[in-house]
Formats: sequence, structure tokens, C-alpha cells
Amino acid sequence: MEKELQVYIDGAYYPKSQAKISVYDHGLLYGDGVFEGIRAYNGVVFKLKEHIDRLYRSAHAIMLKIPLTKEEMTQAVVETLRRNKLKDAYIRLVVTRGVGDLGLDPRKCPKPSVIIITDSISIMSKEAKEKGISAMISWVRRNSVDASTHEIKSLNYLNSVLGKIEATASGADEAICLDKNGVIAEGVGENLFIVKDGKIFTPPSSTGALAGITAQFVIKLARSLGYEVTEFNITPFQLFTADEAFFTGTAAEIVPIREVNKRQIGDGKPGPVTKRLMDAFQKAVADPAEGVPIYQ
Ligand code: PXG
Repeated sequence: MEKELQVYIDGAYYPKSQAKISVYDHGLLYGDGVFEGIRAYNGVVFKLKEHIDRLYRSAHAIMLKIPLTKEEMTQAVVETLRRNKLKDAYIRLVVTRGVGDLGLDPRKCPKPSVIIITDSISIMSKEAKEKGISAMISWVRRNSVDASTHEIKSLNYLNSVLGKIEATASGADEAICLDKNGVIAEGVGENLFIVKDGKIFTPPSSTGALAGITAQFVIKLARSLGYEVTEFNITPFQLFTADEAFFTGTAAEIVPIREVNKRQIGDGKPGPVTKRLMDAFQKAVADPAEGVPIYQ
């Protein structure tokens, strides 16, 4: 039998089938905790520093003290990947509030739990990348900045799960959430961009969207290629009538959107700006300077 993947929990390693936490953990009982989804390409953890910084910012916002320094966390991620001999991987970093009682008060949880899962990555299909995906604007509004905002990458993802359920029920590949004012916020686990007259636009974080690390990198790439990129409150009409649209995210990388609520975007095929960015992105992720090497 193949050796099982090892999962890090609070400083120890457990085989995947035995990697468990308590049913009294408030991460389970209340979605009280934070997480990151990270990716390694060819032995390099892409943007690990940025992901760890964001994890600690999310934790700060929910007043959760992570029991490791950022340096220790970085080492733990690299060590977990080494133990599993992974080069191309998906990494899930989770910090839960820890074990408490059946009341929601976090003061009853003295010890947060740190979990690091490293596994093989299920990549988006070649067809999705080549032809683009269909999306639908769902009835589920993005939680606003004064609610359980997705600016915090918390374990409370029901807002996104509901959006996904709605898209699937309607036969679309992915859901798009509006903010409470009716402008585009983001996908359920992706940021969104449109291209109009050669210019690139993406919603601001005031819509409650997460400041995506892929999105920030794509903005940098686009500017280096000479494109103007602006944060803008995009209406559904502006999305329907865009020349091009695409999602960005750790799992999705850059994926073209070919239709939204059955309205074809542009000519219904991935557009030239999207394709140029996808090319530049694929070249850049292999650059060791963009991340932290696992083996050296
Ligand atoms: N918005 C939200 C709400 C997210 O959860 C992104 C944007 C993209 O951010 P990054 O930093 O990855 O560029 C995310 C990221 C999945 C999956 O399985 C994706 C995410 C979270 C959980 C699962 O595709 N999100």
C-alpha cells in the first residue's frame, strides 16, 4: 500500500486517515477560525510569504492568537511538504479557535489548533482554460464589510457554499456574488476581472471581496505588460457587455468566463488580453523568485 499523506496538527504528524480534531473545536461548531489555500509549483511554494501574512491578518481581525511565529509557520509548511515528498501541491493551512464548550464565547477556547494539509492538486480542466467557463450571478449577496466579510479568510464559508450550490443547481460552472448595493463583488472562491476597450477593471474590497493574492499578482503582471488596471464598482450590465472577463484564484489561476447568466461575454471565447495574462502567469509561477523553495 502506498504510504499515506501526513497531516500536521499542532506540531505532530498524523496519517491522513487519522488526522482528526475534536468535535468541541469551535472551528467546527461555529466556523470560528481562519485558513489559507496555497499552491506549490515544481518545488516552490508560490507566494508563501503573502499567504502567511494574510493568514495572520485574518487571525488578527478575529482576535485569534496563532501559537506559532510566521517563521515557524513557514518552516512547518515546508517540512510538511518535504515529509510528503511533494513538488506540485495544494496546501491548506487552517487555524481553528480550538476546543471550548458548547457556548460560542472564544474565551472558553484556551488553545488554537494549527492544521497543515498538503495534498495533490486537482487542477482546473484544460477545456475550462481553453474555452472558458459559464458563470451565473446568484441571489446570494456577498456578506458585507460590516458582517462576516470575506475580506477575512475565515472558516465561515457558507456564503460562498450557498453561491456554489445555486450555480450548480442552475447548470453554471461558477457563481458570482453581488455586494449589497448590487455591484459585482467576486466569485465564490475567485476574484473577478473584466476587460473593456483594452482596460482592465476589478471590484474594490469595499464590496466585501477578498484581497486575492493571485489577483494582486495578476494586476502587477498586467501593469508590467502596459495595461491600465483600475478598481471599479462593476455593475451586472457592465459585466454582461464587457469585451472579456476572467476569474483569478489559487486553484483557478486565471480562467476565462465565456458567459454570465446566459449572456455571451465578448465573442464567447477567451479574449486576447486574458490569453496574454494566462501565458504570462504560467511563465511567472515557475520562477523560484516568486515563492519559497521546498528542497534546497
Ligand atoms: N475570493 C475568495 C472568497 C476566496 O476564498 C479568492 C477570492 C482568491 O484568492 P487567492 O488569494 O487564492 O488568489 C479566494 C480563494 C477552491 C478554494 O477550492 C478557493 C478559495 C478558498 C477555498 C477553496 O477553489 N479561495
